[in-house]
Amino acid sequence: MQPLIFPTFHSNSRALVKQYLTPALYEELAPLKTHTGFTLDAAIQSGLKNPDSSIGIYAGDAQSYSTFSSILDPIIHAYHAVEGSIEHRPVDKTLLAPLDPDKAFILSSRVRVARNLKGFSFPCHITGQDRSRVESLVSEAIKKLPRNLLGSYRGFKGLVPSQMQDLLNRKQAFPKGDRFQDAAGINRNFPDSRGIFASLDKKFMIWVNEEDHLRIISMESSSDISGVFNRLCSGLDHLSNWLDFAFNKKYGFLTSCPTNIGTAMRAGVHIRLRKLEKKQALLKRLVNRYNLQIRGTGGEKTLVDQGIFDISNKQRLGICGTRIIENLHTGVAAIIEAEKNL
Ligand code: CIR
Repeated sequence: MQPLIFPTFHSNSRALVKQYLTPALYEELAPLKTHTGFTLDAAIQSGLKNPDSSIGIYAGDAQSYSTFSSILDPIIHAYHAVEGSIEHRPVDKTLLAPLDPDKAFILSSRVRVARNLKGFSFPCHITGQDRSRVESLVSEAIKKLPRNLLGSYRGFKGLVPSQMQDLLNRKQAFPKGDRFQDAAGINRNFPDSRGIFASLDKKFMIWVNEEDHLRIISMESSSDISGVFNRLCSGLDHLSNWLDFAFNKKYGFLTSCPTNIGTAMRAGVHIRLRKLEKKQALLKRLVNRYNLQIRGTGGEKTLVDQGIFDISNKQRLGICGTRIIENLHTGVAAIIEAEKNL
């Protein structure tokens, strides 16, 4: 047997995996494999190759969360700031009034959940054959959606670059993943077995085989976050009749990235804040007070552009989806009030 060599993270790295992976823990976990053959060395590739990783570790399958729990548990507790046991509760429909009926600030509202299919490796570790089976299973389930969510699935394979670019411009495709996903192995064989389902009105979408097997999205150009959430719940309910999702009692829905586990839900608005843009400290205080986060409108790790902020929930674990929507509603209402008062 080869001697174990403790991995060297970049000296500037502040990734949680670097903070929690001790030589003793590495020695304990490095020889282990999940039943699909996923290893700790594969899980930490992204953190090793990207010094600016915040987490630096991905799960290759559902079993990773138990086999490598001695490293994933502390990272999950630190990232999600949860203590003690975590309770998963079902979601209820919400009936909250639209936040900005005059469309003065909010450009759009969006809720997404990530899901992976039980019994398949997650995207950083899946084989080409299984990736294609995931695509087939999702394509079949989509056909059973209720009439108001019906639409069509478009696979990316075989598209020429100009067709792909056209779809990307119209937000009807997702690009190859970023360097974090790339180092984790998520981009292998892109764009094979990747694609997007979109309902006829484009308000309900499913990304297939991106960072997770499914990213289920409900969105519209309004501030009716409640209506957007209820549409997502309805679509998800129907899909759950045909698809079995990876779930464990301790952590809820299981995802490639440990930052998404639990509800695996991100609910947010794109909002124009011309005055608060110039009062970043106040905006940050408000966002933190309501447990929200700011991203650029291009997604994770992009910059804020032209005073348009993407404001969404920070908490995904140890909270139910309904509560996430209520918190977002209260927080964004307070932010709009502060903008008006400036
Ligand atoms: C990191 O460790 O910084 C990256 N793996 C991204 C973490 C945020 N999660 C995500 O985008 N799903």
